[in-house]
Amino acid sequence: MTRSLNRNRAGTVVLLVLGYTTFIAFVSMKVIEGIRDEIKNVGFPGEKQELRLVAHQALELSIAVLAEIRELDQQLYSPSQGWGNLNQYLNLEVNEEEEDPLNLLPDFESIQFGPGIEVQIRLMDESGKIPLNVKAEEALEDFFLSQELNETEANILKDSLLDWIDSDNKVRLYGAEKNYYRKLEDPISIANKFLEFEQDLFNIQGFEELFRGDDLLPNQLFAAFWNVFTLYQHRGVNYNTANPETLLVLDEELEFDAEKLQQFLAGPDNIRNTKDDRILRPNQEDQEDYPRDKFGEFLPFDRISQYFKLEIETSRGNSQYLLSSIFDFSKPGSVYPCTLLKILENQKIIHAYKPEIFDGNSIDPIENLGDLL
Ligand SMILES: [Ca+2]
Ligand SMILES: [Ca+2]
Repeated sequence: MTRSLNRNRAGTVVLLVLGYTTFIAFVSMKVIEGIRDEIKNVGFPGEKQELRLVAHQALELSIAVLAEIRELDQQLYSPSQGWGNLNQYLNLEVNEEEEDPLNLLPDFESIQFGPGIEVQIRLMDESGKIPLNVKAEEALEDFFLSQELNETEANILKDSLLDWIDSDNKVRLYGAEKNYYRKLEDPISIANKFLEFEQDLFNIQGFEELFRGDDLLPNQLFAAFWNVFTLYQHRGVNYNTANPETLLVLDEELEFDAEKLQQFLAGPDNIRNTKDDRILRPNQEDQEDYPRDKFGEFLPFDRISQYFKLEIETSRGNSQYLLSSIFDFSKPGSVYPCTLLKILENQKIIHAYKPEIFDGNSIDPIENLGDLL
């Protein structure tokens, strides 16, 4: 018997989740009601405030779904467990009539928020990318050489990045340590530790020239880089959620057949994101086509989805609001079953080519994107 969620079990999950989410929603409403006046006083007009509250409720619902799936299915491995499309999972519907700010129908057929409010939830797993640390040397080399860079440029980027991260002050062949950064026109101190934000790359030798376009915005290389690497130091790349570009880099390094892996994950119909998708997870290795590396060893099946990026967009008419967050599901926080690492309002967590400030009749972003870049 397959240990992934089958249809009946998925049905049970929905019911249990909605039991749980009703509770969470109730609690969050109480909490939110309590802080409502406080929010009013910091200058959010009524309409925006409601969109903001709904976004925070949707954030809590999303966390509740992940917590419940993990509870019932032992671990979070793959969006095929049901968390791939939370809009569908929660059956979010626009409430045309109800006056209640949050209405969970008694039969749990759908979840509706305040009248006319649309909610879009996008959840992505950062654990399918390669953690950016000194151990990523080979992957960095493979990545830079796969881009349209010459060998010297690729070496400068790789060595300078590794020198920026490593704790020593020994300069790599093409790298730079504190002496280089001290002598700049605007001197800075070298971090000698992991990057905190994606845009910290621009402090490092070579990146300003190669990762920014003529329009001074982060260019395609910047986006491609953060499509493959992540700031979050998880326990190993989760192959279930690795994108094709990341698999290509890993495949160079570990020499497995990325195509066979994709076929396995896609299931018998060979199409990803359909009902027969399979999951790399413990106790599946007896399957004949379970993917292996060049030594004939099984690909790691115990890698979990740990770091999530969640974007929630709420809108009504011309008003829009965006809540972006990053959380770590391997560590419980004081309120949630996960730790919230970053929360941004009306601003995307930067990954996209030409990252845009959320475009709408929105409140002023708490931090201006221009200040960050
Ligand atoms: Ca260093
Ligand atoms: Ca060094």
